[in-house]
Amino acid sequence: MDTINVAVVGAMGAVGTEMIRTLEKSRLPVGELVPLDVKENAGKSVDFRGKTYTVKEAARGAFGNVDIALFSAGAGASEVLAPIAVEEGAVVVDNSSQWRMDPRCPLVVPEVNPDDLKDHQGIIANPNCSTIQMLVALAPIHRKYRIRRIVVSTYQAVSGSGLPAIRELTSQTEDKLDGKRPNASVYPHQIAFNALPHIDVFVEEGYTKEEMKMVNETHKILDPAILVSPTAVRIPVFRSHSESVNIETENPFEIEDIRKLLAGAPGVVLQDDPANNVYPMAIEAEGRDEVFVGRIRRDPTAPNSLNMWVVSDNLLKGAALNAVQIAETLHERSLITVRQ
Ligand code: 3JN
Repeated sequence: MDTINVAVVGAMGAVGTEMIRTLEKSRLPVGELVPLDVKENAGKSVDFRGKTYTVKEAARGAFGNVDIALFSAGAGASEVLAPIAVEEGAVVVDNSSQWRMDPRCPLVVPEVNPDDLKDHQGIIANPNCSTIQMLVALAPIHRKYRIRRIVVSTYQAVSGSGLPAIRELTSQTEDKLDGKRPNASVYPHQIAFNALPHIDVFVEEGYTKEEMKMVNETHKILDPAILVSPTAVRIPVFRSHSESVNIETENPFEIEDIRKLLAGAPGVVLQDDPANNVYPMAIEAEGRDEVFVGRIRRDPTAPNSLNMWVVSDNLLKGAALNAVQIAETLHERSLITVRQ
């Protein structure tokens, strides 16, 4: 069987580490792993399928032997390096926001719009974590009942801000419990024992960039006609984003049919037995591949409306796993040029 060489750009980061672990378990026939990162991390080593690889600097000339490059090194690095990687012969799957709204770049959740991959021109974008888990849960409902409007509030884990935020939540929690004054550096305020209605920068009409990503990406992936009203909140959880999602559909539905639809939906696990305290929780989604959905209930205050609770591991389905699934789909559909 032909093998493919896979680069991970940002290999030492929170998402990059998960990309390598996810690749290990994937059905991709990986030949060589090419771990790339900033100069300061060059020379470190990474274990992959029984071999040890040395991290190299992510720079021009690093992609000559690469078939697929998974990028998770931030929008700035992607802006510069993704076109270089394509020039050097790789297909890029980029986890940053840099290329998501570019009409030349498909924005893909494999369970939702895999066919968009066929027109790619070298760079494929991975959506924002909050968008991915919401759309995995909503796409089956939209296809059958047509969603008109989404009102969503997120409860996002600190790992979405990378390793420094994970350390900051730990040290602030320790400081607070020790009676010391916690120091805030990653976020504008203390995150331990708090909830911050502020993710990414404020951009327009009082909304944040994270919130606008959910609006714009839903339009590109699922349907530009859907109205999306978002609030993104950071909470002191290490891993897994939770979302309270309210939708209104064009066509009437039975709640039991929504449950049935979601129980059979790809990538979804239904956890909806409130009488036995069964509902999705961040601590149980951690390390799991699926999107967990529960608390499904009719919203009696508006026609054709319901509420649900959607939880997924933000570093897996929200980032690394979705990127690897895109790579698997590209490979299975012969959409990458494999060097002989
Ligand atoms: O905060 C989260 O939970 C997700 C963060 C995503 C993020 C953080 C910094 C820059 C992104 C993203 O993926 O949209 C970006 C970015 O690429 O703009």
